[in-house]
Amino acid sequence: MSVSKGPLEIALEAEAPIDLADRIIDALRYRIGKDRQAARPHDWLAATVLTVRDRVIDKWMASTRNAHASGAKRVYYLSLEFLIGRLLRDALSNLGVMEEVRAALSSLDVDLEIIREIEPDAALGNGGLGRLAACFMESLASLDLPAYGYGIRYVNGMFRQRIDDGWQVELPETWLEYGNPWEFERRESAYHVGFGGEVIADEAALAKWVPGEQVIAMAVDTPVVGYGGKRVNTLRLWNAHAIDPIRLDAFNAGDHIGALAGKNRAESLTRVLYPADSSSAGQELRLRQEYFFSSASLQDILRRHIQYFGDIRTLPDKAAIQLNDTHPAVSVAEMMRLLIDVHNLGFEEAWKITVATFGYTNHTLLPEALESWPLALFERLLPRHTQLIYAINANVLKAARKVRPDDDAFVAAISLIDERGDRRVRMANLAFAGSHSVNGVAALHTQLMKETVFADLNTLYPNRINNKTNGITPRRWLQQCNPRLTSLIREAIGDSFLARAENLTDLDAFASDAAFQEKFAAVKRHNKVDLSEYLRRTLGIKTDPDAMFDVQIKRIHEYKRQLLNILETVALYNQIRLHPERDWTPRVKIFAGKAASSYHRAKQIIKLANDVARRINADPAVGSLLKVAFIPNYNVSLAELIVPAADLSEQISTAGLEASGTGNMKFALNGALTIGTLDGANIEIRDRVGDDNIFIFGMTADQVAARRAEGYDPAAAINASPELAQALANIGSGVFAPDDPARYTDLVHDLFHSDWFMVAADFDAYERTQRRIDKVFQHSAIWTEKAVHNTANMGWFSSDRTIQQYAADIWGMI
Ligand code: 26V
Repeated sequence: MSVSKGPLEIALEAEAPIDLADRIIDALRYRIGKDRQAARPHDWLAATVLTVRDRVIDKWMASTRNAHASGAKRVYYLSLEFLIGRLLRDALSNLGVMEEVRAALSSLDVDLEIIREIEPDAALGNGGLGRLAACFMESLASLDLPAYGYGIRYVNGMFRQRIDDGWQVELPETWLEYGNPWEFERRESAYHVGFGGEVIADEAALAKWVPGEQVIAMAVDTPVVGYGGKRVNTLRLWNAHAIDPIRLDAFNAGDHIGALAGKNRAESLTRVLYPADSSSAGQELRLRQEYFFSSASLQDILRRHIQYFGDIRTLPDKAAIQLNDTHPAVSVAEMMRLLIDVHNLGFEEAWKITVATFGYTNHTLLPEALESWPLALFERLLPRHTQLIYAINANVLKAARKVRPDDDAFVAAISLIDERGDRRVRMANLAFAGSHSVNGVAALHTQLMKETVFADLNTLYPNRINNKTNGITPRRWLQQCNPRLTSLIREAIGDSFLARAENLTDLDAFASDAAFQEKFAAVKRHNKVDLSEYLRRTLGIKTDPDAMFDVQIKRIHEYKRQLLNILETVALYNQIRLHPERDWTPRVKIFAGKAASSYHRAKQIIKLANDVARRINADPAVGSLLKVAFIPNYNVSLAELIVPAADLSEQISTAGLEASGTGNMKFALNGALTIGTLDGANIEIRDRVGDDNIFIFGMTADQVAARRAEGYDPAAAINASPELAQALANIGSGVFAPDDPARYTDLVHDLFHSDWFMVAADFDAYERTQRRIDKVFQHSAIWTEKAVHNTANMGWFSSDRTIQQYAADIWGMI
């Protein structure tokens, strides 16, 4: 397999800008219905997208035809989230037509940058899991692997976050407000998806499911352009429709609302993306979404297989289906139903095909995120699947008893049904039993999977668990978001690194070259000026681009320990006021991230960050030595602005809890140094960039576990740390909340009395490391040398490498 084609080799017929401009004008006139005078910026965006899209279509069709003609195996990535962000820059860049389109627009007096900025973010995901799916789709196309992503076309994706008086306010995301010129509705690709009803036996005594309710899943396709424009794959998102859009009898009888109830009920299936929190776990609509998209996707996959290959028995040779976490795990039961009830296979044969086809990726060990459904709910919604799960479970339990005949706890832990309390279906166990491969997303995470949540399943199926450390696409996360750094690297080592990121190691030779360091530092400064300007414009916060930009951007969650960072900020603030004469390194602390709507503590942490920011930014005693900014509405586009401007990347989760992290990779690739715990992929980042080029602190996962086991006493840890105690006293007594001094009483109380995430235990080590970092930052040549080593050694974290490993080890494709 080769991905060596660079943009210069792209076989796209270049058009004169004037022709391209004509085409854009044509699109504006004939597809949008406006002329130049009437066109608004959104019309120009749509006309440009439609014109670019035309160029994609031939390649798209050719990609499908080739896969068909060669009988190639296809990979299907099933994910409830695809956090793809904006698509225009990605498509222009991967097609190699950025400058051509810029020139054409410019000849029409339209600024590409302006229309690019108004493209809405496709925010169809919560965070890392969704963004990973988007990076994987890009890498699959870039590596010329035939692939389909399957998911849901949420009308309202991730909520828009506004900060009102420091508090998070959630507003609906209306990304489809102006339509979506990237997508193609495929009205012919529609499937019925059933819910409820009953299972009866037909004349041949075969089970037959008669659903009580049915909806239509209709495909909406978005092209995914690979690097160099060689292959275009499909992201197929499902839209729910009612079978009867209106009940005319009810309507004619005057019941206008009741007439539309069925339509509303069906369409509500694809209305909202659930936030990643425990309160949404267990909600019926969420299970309906999971089944809806699993069923539609599998029907589509089996239909395609039969159409091309004729024989359902060859499915595992021609299709690999990857389950992105347990969200699509009901697919295992749906596959069994389709093979047995529709394709008339026997149970054993169907099971062999199922296991050979599926792979399952786990993305978190947090107990509250491990999905399970009340058996009663499951049975009411999916009676046939419940029967099949019982049948699968009977076999699994038999196998478990054979391995450990007298170990009831072992058998109970493996069971697909949790028999404690209300009986529940365990989706992770179902996914595990139904897949030939179960992977974690970083080495430590995979190790912990084997030792903790999946220890028993790992004993029963000893070779199933494997590791596939996450990656990020260097096209979006270097070439597109950081064009300045990309040009500099290109000047130094050529542009092969965009297709072969491991070639970035050639940069190591420049790390101690003073002239190169200067240019590298100038790029960083330039990017910081851009971010600084954004902070001034949007938040009215003035920042010095020569200060250290210290950044923590990610979902707000206690395990990610934004609180540790805020506490250190307060401690630093106290120290600066106490010792103004010291040689402080000016810092800008930058936070961004969304809290799940029902996660009270996470929202309180956002408010605290904002309260602390307000006080510190207004205090002349610290002036420009310390500034704090909480940037609202974190999303992919904001990350593309912030990541290239960061000096320091905060990756400070309680060890053992961050499965991998991918933000950590984006920052290091763009020349930020990491302060981090030995958690997730931080460990592997350290292994590659070298101990001297990363700041590691705090307890290891083993130490965290041991400390917990011996009985951790947070109050003792706090009392042993005067700076932490002082910071907590300030926060607890309302120094940062004069309008409501009791606002953080409970937060501080919980730290003293439980501190599950061990903020206090790691505080001193974190604080000391920050002060060491201050010193290093003052030696800009040393700092930059380390930064270059980071960029040079992050190539391994390309999602191309990750996808190649999936393709070779799990999917049997290369
Ligand atoms: C859980 C739930 C539970 C209830 C309903 C909605 C919902 C949605 C998502 C989740 C799980 C989120 C898991 C996740 O995002 N994990 C992240 O995956 C990244 C990619 O592998 C990884 O880098 C992060 O460390 C990990 O936190």
